[in-house]
Order: sequence, then C-alpha cells, then structure tokens
Amino acid sequence: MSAVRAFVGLGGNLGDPIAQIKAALAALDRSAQTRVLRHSGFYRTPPWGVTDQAEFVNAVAEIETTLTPRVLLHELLRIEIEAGRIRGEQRWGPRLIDLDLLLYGASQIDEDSLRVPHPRMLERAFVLVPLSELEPSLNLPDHGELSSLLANLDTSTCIRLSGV
Ligand code: A4P
Ligand code: MG
Repeated sequence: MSAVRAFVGLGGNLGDPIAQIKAALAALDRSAQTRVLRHSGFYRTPPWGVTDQAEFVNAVAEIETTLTPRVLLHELLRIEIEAGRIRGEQRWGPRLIDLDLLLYGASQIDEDSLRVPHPRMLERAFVLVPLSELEPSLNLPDHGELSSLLANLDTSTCIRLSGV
C-alpha cells in the first residue's frame, strides 16, 4: 500500500497537557509504518461541549502512513492508553490525552467505530485553527474549503502558545 497523508488532532486538559501531547507525537512517530511529517503549534483553547472544566491544549499533526484507517485508529487508541488514559470517562469531559483521526487522504468513512472526516471537527475552532496553520488551502472531502469553515467559527479564543 502506498503512503497516505493523514491528519491527527491531539488534545488534553489534565496533568501536563503539553508534555502529554509531545509524548504522543513521539509515540506516533515510532508507530510502525507511520511518520510525523509536521505538527502545528500548541494552542490553549476553551473547553467545548462540557464547558465546566479546565482549558485544553490542542495541536494537529500531519502524518504519512501505510496503515489502513482502522489500524491507524487502533494505534491512536493504544497511544492514549499507554499515556494513562482511562476510558469510560464522561463524554467530552476532562482527559489526559485524546487522539482523533481527522482526515485520511481524501477518504470518507462512515462506520460505527470510525468516521472520517471526524464529524465534529467542522464545528471546532480548536481543530480547524491548528489544521489551517499547517494547510491553509486544504479542501475537506465533501465539506469544501477549510477557510470557509473557519470563517463561521469564533477563532479568537484559540491562543497559540509561544516557546513550547
Ligand atoms: N471514533 C469514530 N471516529 C473516530 C475518529 N475519526 N477519530 C470512535 C477517533 N475516534 C473515532 O472516542 C470515542 C470513539 O469514537 C473511539 O473509541 C472511536 O472508536 P473517545 O475519544 O473515546 O470519546 P470522546 O473523546 O469522549 O468522545 P468524542 O465525541 O470523540 O469526543 P471528542 O470529539 O474527542 O471531544 N474542548 C477543547 N477545547 N479541546 C478538546 O480537545 N475534546 C473533547 C473531546 C471535548 N472538548 C474539547 C476537546
Ligand atoms: Mg476522541
């Protein structure tokens, strides 16, 4: 299988989120058949969904992989568990680290356990702002230009952290 370019969203708001995101990026790069090509800056972002919790740190990584989307998702879940994440937490609640598969080439996948593009990324500045730092002219399968999606969101609350 030839290499596919994919994007992974990383976030967390418990423990030391910056250190946990850096560790997850290193773990992703060590994964079989997967390389981290670039990652965005780290952003401090207000909690989305459940708003009564600590601010998050978020980033997006661009990777190259020959893993299938499903195997890649399992790899992301394995990295979360290795980083100490306990599942069964409240939906959208506090977490040490969360890895979401945002885009996998131009693929559109609609299965119970895997949806790509990640269905909620379209309404999340904490995903689209770092993604646009990496690839401002990106077109999302079936959803059009990233810049148009961003124009509908409040991006002012996503603060890029310097010196990390
Ligand atoms: N799943 C299906 N498609 C995907 C995909 N493309 N990528 C399934 C990753 N997972 C996918 O995920 C639940 C299941 O979704 C996975 O086991 C996988 O089979 P989860 O991460 O255990 O559940 P969750 O994270 O609690 O739920 P959900 O809806 O995925 O939450 P999100 O979307 O990850 O949101 N606010 C800020 N500012 N920053 C954040 O990072 N994150 C969340 C969590 C809430 N608020 C936030 C942030
Ligand atoms: Mg998730």
